[in-house]
Amino acid sequence: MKTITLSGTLLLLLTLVFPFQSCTKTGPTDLTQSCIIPKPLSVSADGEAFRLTKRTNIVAPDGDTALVRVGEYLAGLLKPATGYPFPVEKAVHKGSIVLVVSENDAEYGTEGYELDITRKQVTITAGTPAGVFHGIQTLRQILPPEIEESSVQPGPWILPTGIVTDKPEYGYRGAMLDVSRHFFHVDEVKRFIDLIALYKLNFLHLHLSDDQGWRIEIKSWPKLTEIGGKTEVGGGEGGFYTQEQYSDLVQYAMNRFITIVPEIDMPGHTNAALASYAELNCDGKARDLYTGTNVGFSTLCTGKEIVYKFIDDVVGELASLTPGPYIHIGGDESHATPMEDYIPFENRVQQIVRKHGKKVIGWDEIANATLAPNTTVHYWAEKENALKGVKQGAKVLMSPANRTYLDMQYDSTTALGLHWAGYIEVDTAYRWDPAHLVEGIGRDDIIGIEAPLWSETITDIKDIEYMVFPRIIALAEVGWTPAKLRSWDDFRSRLACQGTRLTVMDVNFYRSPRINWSTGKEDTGTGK
Ligand code: IFG
Repeated sequence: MKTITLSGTLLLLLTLVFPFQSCTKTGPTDLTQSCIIPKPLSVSADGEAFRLTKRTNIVAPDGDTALVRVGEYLAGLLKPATGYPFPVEKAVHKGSIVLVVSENDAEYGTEGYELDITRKQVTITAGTPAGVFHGIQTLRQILPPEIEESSVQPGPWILPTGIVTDKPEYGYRGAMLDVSRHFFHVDEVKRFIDLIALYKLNFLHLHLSDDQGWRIEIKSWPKLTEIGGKTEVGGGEGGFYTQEQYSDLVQYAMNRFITIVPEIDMPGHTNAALASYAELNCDGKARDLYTGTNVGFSTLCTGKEIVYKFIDDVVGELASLTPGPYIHIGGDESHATPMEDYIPFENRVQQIVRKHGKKVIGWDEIANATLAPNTTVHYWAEKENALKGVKQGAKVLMSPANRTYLDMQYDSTTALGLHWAGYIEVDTAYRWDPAHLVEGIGRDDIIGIEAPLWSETITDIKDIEYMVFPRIIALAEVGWTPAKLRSWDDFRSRLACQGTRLTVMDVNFYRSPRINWSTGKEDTGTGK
């Protein structure tokens, strides 16, 4: 990271001249000491300060609707703790926060930004509104953690001056929520979306169907939710998203520049569908609903035409509800499907998804089939499968279970989770490079990383927060920041001061003993 540190004399002088600049209650004056995660490409400081006041406005210069919406989002972040109005306007004045999308800024790509903080103005410049949104998350993290409070705080609200330039290493930085084993309500999913947006993740994969539950309304096959949505692991009431609720989640995520990837897992992991419609079973008998946690016992009847009509109907309705480019077809642990049936099934299902205008992602077992163009192999357990995919020219989405599976226990004392892939502490989640993990899978083969949370043992948002935070923060940096700029010692100190922010946001995060978590709210957010 390129840094310009201030000489002692100059800093002393500034402290005398600008008494409120001191690094005490007013926050840091050295931008390079802010604990931004993911770590930006470069941060330079010039030791002065910008102050939010009740006169601060947010400027979308030409009133571009997408930028106005991003401006309103920023205003919504800043208003509660400051009590200031933060109007979103066109007129720039001293003290404005200016949002600029300039198409010719190819240097920032589709998600990068430049955040320029001077004494008189803050400017976020990007090539797209998504880049501006990511600049806003950085701006948010430079402000004291108290900015996350939902009631008015004394402040002051100081931003140290300098320039951040930034863009991500990988274009796919995702999380997965298994809403099938245990169902999570719309508000819980929205909370999750809010939290992962803070760390610039941009994909949310929803595991919508499995043996224990079918969670998305399909109008042409209503019993999938009427029957298949009725329960969950442990026998609870389960639930499902109506198409209206799913669309609400899609829009909520999109407003935070997060793309939903829906998964219909098949031909295995299908007991909920097999319990809902007898005709999907080879023996024509509907299965009982299942509330246990075994895997690999179910299969659609791959030899029956009605199964492909079912898939065509389901994929068609889902595709029409999903603006994102991907539909995930699962394909994992199909132990009840003979490989000679599995391969033609996967070949045919890929064509159905492509017919509906979407690209396919499938767990790495699908690499045993013939991969259609633009099908992505989702590496989770068998690197041999992922390598088969690379050999077919497919790209890989990296979710190595022993680094990214958030349902793995932190250690043997963790009350929630499993440990079949090993224990995953924060450093285990951080100290790896996707492009050098598996020989034969290089940087150009990888579209990005994703952190799945399977929910066999997870029942509500507080469980989710405990297993996801802080490991998702580590993985967010693995996906955003080039490996050559990352180091565990540097990360762990920045993560430490995120602890105050997470506490203020009431996130039920795991206080890993590997991190010297800052305590209380006196923390200046410097990460020292
Ligand atoms: N593997 C299964 C998941 C879940 C997981 C729990 C995949 C692709 C073990 N499949 O991960 O359904 O049961 O850790």
